[in-house]
Amino acid sequence: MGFDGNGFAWDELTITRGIVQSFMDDFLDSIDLDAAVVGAGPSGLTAARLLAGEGHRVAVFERNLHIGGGIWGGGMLFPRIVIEEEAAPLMEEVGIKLREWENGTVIADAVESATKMTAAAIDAGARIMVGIEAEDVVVDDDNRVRGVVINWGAVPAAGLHVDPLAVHAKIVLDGTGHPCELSRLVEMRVPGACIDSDFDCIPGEASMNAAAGESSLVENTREIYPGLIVTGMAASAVTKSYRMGAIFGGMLMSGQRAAEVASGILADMS
Ligand code: 48H
Repeated sequence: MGFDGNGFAWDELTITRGIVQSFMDDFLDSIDLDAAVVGAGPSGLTAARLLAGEGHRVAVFERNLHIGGGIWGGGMLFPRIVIEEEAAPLMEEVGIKLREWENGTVIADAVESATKMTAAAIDAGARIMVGIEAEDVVVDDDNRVRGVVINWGAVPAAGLHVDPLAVHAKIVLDGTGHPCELSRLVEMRVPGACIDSDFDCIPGEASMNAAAGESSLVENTREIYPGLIVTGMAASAVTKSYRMGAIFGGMLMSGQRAAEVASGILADMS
């Protein structure tokens, strides 16, 4: 019990039990989900917030210990992001302060954006699991994506061979950014599964053309394989769309679109 004479009723085991038990309770509550979002960047966080706000059971799996993806770095480490006015409501509704800027844009602080988007997703009911990466997907007999295969993010970093665990989800969102990791995995592992006849293999993103990249992003946000929706930069990478640099409105609107697509699929399944 505590240290002699300090009057505390707790000891080290209170801390150990509290951490392990509370994490396990939450983890076990997150193994059979409506939506699994992979990647806690701006698109994934926005999609998770909106889906959780509709009452869906949502978890975000993020391999890093930090959330926010590319938001933190702003543009070339200057911690500011530019947003189109069209996307400003998605920032304002989570309390992010915006500064008027030129040509129909506004500016936000990167730290405020990452933290408030995350806090709002959590407050809406999404569970954000950091330090966990998706290394594969679960597929059913019809090759529909039915979940994600997860491991600690530290495992590959340490070069360890540790078999993963699996989580079921009615719908999975690939919010992994530029590498579009889940889409590439499905492409590699489930030949012929691609819904979209426009392309046979994932081409990766195109060079920078900010306006063109932003304007195509919402349209490119879609269910690319049965059960897998691409959002954010992953949606650009699977369609060879242009990159856009540190303008983030498209990421938020893509997250919103991904939530709408997911919501429709979940409604059809219920
Ligand atoms: C768990 C994973 C895995 C995995 C990756 O890159 P992000 O910020 O993603 P988006 O698409 O929401 O936002 C893109 C934006 O940040 C950006 O890069 C822009 C606008 N670029 C334009 C340009 O021209 O460069 O976040 C993705 C997150 C990261 O936190 C990764 O760590 C995480 O996904 N992640 N988490 N399992 N397999 N792969």
